[in-house]
Amino acid sequence: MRAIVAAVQLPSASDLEFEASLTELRQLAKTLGFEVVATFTQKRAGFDSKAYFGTGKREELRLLREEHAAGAILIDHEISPSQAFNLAEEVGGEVMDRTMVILEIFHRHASSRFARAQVEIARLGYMGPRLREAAKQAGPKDRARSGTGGRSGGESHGELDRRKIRDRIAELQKELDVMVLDRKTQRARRQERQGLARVALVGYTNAGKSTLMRALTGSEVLVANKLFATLDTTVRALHPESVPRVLVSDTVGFIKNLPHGLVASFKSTLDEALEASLLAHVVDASDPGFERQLAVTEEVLDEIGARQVPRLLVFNKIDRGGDETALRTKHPGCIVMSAKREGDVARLREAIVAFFQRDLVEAELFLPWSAQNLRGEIFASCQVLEERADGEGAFLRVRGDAGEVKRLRELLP
Ligand SMILES: Nc1nc2c(ncn2[C@@H]2O[C@H](COP(=O)(O)OP(=O)(O)OP(=O)(O)O)[C@@H](O)[C@H]2O)c(=O)[nH]1
Ligand SMILES: [Mg+2]
Repeated sequence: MRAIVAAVQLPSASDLEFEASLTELRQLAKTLGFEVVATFTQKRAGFDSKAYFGTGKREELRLLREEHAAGAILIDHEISPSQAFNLAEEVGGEVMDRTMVILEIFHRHASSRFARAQVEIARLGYMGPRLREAAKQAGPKDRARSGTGGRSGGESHGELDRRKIRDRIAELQKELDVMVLDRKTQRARRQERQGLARVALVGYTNAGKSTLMRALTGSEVLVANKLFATLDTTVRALHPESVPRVLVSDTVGFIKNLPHGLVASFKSTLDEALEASLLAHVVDASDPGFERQLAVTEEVLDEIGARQVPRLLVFNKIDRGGDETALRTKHPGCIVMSAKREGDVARLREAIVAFFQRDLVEAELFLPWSAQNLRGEIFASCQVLEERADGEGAFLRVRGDAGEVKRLRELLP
């Protein structure tokens, strides 16, 4: 379908910011399969309370829409249900605001039961007031519509919908709570088995998180040049394996003005990732708007309570552009790389492993020939740096978690 991207530029928005936001909305539209045929803007001190754009501008937009035979108007702000309704009445076509566009993408990309339930809760929360608005506009005719099936006398169609939506949200929330609990149990089991070294890949949508996940773990997660390709957290071990064993999680991406319903409902997905002891914050260094994307991501991370978790800042896609020297100066300790270069991925891997090896100790263990049954256990839990043998047994110089080394010492004769 053809669409027009439209926005009011408020005095508080600089030209640069405004343009970047429109570009992003065009990309979101493309992800939804729209063909964007025109962009329409107006400078204004505030949104028109009735229909977002001023009167004269609405007429202009109507003509533009007809000229391009566009079926949808995409507004780069969240607008009220009545503003959307009134604008659509005058201009024609379907009016979608930024929130609805993002919700629609999440809806289409959600594939697991978990993600679907989260998206549906957010969508229902958004649709509720809009259905009410439509019912109100439909007027008293609607009130007269007779009903059977549980509707008490005098209850309007709108009220019924509202009640249905509330019930459905409650039902979904219950399902979700059960799933959250299940996942917690699974996770606890996994962590018991595999230790606690976890790194989560976080960042703005399309930064390259899933690409890095693939490269680091050899897993086949979805990589796509569209926004919000990933909605579920995936967890895989670093491959080839390291000591200690490190689990990597790939997470849902962030965006400017992430609808609040989505932040709330995806919190459980993110919580899982944020149990990590390290966050690798992936930034697309080739995007002209990367500084803003970096700031937005940090804001959302703060919002969901991840301020304290240590960060590794990863500037990705440097093969496509970006000023490596400037980045290194401004962000000491950052990694500048391309997911497309093997050597760069290896450096990232080393930095991650080094983080988890900070707490490791080196020790020498003596493994008598009589205790060879413990050999496998030592190799599984420690990195063996050197091995010497004599008549009595083997001397192993190892690096491992302090507690783990102590435990092995106690096991050894
Ligand atoms: N040139 C170049 N392209 C890259 C690099 N890393 C990722 N890409 C491309 O960027 C696009 C997005 O990559 P993804 O890994 O899906 O991004 P993501 O961060 O997982 O995105 P979401 O799941 O939508 O949040 C894909 O087309 C990748 O092939 C890189 O270092 N260089
Ligand atoms: Mg992804």
